[in-house]
Formats: sequence, C-alpha cells, structure tokens
Amino acid sequence: MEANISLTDVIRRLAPQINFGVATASYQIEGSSFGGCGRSHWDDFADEPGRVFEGHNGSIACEHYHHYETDLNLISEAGFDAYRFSFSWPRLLPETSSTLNPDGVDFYDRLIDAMLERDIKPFATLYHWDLPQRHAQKGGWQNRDTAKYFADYTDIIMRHFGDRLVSIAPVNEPWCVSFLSHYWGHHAPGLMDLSATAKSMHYIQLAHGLSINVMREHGHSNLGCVLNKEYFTPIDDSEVAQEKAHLFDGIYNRWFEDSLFKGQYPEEVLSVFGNEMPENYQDDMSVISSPLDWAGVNYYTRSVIAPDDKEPHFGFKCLRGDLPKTDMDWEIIPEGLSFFLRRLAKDYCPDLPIYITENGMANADYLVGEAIADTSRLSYFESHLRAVEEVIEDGVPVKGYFAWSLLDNYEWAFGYDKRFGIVHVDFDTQKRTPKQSYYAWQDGLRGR
Ligand code: GCO
Repeated sequence: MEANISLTDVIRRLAPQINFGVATASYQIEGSSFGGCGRSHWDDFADEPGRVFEGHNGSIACEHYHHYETDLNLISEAGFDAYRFSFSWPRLLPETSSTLNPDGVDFYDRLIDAMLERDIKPFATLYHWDLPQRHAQKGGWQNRDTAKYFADYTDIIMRHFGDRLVSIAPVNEPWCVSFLSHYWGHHAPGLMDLSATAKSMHYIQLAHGLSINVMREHGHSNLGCVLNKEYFTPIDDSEVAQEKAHLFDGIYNRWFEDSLFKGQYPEEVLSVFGNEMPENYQDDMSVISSPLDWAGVNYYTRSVIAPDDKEPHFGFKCLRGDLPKTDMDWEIIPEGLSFFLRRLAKDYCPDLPIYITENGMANADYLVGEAIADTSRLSYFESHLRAVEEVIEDGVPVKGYFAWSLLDNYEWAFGYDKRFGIVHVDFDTQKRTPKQSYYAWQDGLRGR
C-alpha cells in the first residue's frame, strides 16, 4: 500500500538521531483472564454499572498473552527498535505480596527474551494502572502502605528481569492515577473526593521515589518517569482566566515535574489541598526527587480553561476549543508538545535525555477489504514529529519517540470503542491488520 510521503520523510530524517518505538500497557492488551492473573481494580471498576462503555473489561483484550510473538513480529517488521510495555502487578502477584505466580514470571521471561531475540529494546513500565484488588480494598493510592508494597514489587521485578531491561519507569502517568481517578472519578477507583486526591497525588509520587531507590540499589542506570502533559489555553484574556489556567497547569503538569526535579509542590495547588495533604509530607520530598536518568512525556491534546464558580475547590472547568479533533474529541495541537519539551529542558532537567513515551490518536478506523486508510493518523504523527524535529534543532535533547499504540486496545472507560492502534484488531477473531500508518512507519524506518 502506498504510504504517506511526508510522514515517511520526517521519520527518515529523525531515524538516525532517535529511538523509535511503540507503546502498550498490560491491562489494555494482555487479557487478564489468562495465565493466573489476579484481579485488579480495573476489573472491579468495569463491573460497576455505568463506569465503562458497555461494561467492557480487559479480561480478553487483544489476547496478547497468547499472541505476543505475532505482536513482536509486527514491531520488528515495521523496523521499530524499542518497545514500551508494562508489567502487570496482579499477574505477577495475584494472591499476596510475596507469592509469585510462576505462569506470570514465565510469561514476562518469554516476552522479554522474544524482544531481545528480535533486537527490540525493552522499555518497561512497572505500573500502568492495574492495581491488585487487595491493595485497592485497603484504600489503594490513598494509603501510604501501597507505596511501600510497590517498592517490594519493584524489588521482585528487578530480581527476575532487571538485567534484561534497557530502560525502566516506575509509574505511567501519575496525574491519571491520582487526579483523574480520585477527583474527576473517570478511572478506577472512580472517586470524587478532595482528600483522596491530595493523598493519592502525594503517595503516587512517593511510590515513584521508593521504586527508583530500589532499582538504584540493584545497580540500574537507565531510570526515568512517564508524565502525561496537557496543554492549556485560558478562555480569554481576563486575569481570572489566566489564573485558572495556571492552576490547571499546576495540578496537571507542574505538580509532577516540580516534585520530581525540584523537590516541592506548586504553592497554588497546595493551598487548595490545605490540610488534606498527608501529615509531614515534606519529609518525603527528598525521596520523591531522587535523581533520574531521563524524562518521559506522554502528549495528546489541550484543554481550554474557563473560570467556573460552581466548581467547589478549583473554580474552573475544562472545555474544548475549535481546533480539529480526534475520535476522543481531543483537539489536535502539536505546539503543546513543543511547549512541554522545551519547558522540561529549560526549567527542569537540562542535562537529561527526553523521550516522548506516548503520542498518537484515536480514529474511527474501518476495514475496506483488507485495508485501513487512517489518513488522519498519518497527519497527526507527521505534525507531532515535525514539532519534535523543530525542538531538536533548537538543542532540546530528545532521544526517543514511542507511538501510542501498536494495537487497537482497551481504552479504559471507553472500552473497545476507541481505536488508537497502527494495527487494527478484530476483537472477535483477534486478527491483526496493519493500517496505512503502520506501512508509513515501515517505509520511514526501512533500512535502519
Ligand atoms: C494514557 C495511557 C494509555 C492510553 C492513551 C490514550 O496515556 O492515558 O498511557 O493507556 O490508552 O493515553 O488515552
């Protein structure tokens, strides 16, 4: 199939300078009903009426547990040199925090070895949201103990797999784990509670820091963070709109980079949390800001921020503007990606390599015969890669880019209704069909 020339060109220009990969996550693709995997809070959340589109869950997903070799072949045949995947905590430790599931260990052994055989670099994430049910029942990320259990789980991973992992990040998107899940209630555990939000926003950062320290003790030297960034535009020039946009940036973005790289939280957010913050949280800031080897950015879209007197704590609402949108109704704005890459390099970690650990779009893709012409996705990748190219020219040390995602998969509260893959999945038959965007990547990466 003929691929889009301009996407192929920009991939070709960047390919000698950076790693290119694809990203996925355990609960979204593996199938949690296979291989003795335990229940996570996402299984419970999906069972609650009204939480997830048509009650979909990850029990089968892309059945990657059985089809991982096919999927790794797709990665290597496209020419990607890295694969960002996540370990499932309940798959490795389904019953207790110390009794390993031998089938889970065996699965990740085979998966990692199969990557290495294909010359694909394993970039691992330790937590991409599948919290074991037993921890969720004890308060999940509102409970300080969960951070400690996460450190113990990190130690187990390091013992079994650490020496084969090229790069590791403890937590995927701490904003989603905390604010999105405990204040807006969109993800498991589905709370809308200021106190739970303040606690989870701190304990997820503590979990990151404790996990980094465990991995350092094991001698690993390529450790980072994966932060999701959302660009923000005040609805108008008024002072109050500017101030609310700044507050949104504080909660969504700076909370995480300020704590990781400066050992502090933004004042304007702390003042909303008031005494809901865990007691003596300041004592944890040095652990949270333990040195890292790289920084990762997941980027998709922006919000337009408008003051809202009815919002009880933060006083704003997030709107969509009039830019072209993806099937998630997310506005397409590559300038936001350049903004965050430049800000990280300038204000936070001038000496660290930066990775775009996720970028991509949902599209209402459909098969015509055996082909899928996902032309909007081609343009999305192209415009965002051009943004990457531009900041590299200005000296921002971007070292890698991961497309989200290899496969259409379980898009959390949207179930299987939203398709982010460069490879189409028929969820009835598990047939994989590469889309036009897959072939454009393959063309761009050819001959590497
Ligand atoms: C995230 C997660 C992915 C999502 C993707 C699209 O960034 O939210 O890492 O699991 O599927 O972002 O929403």
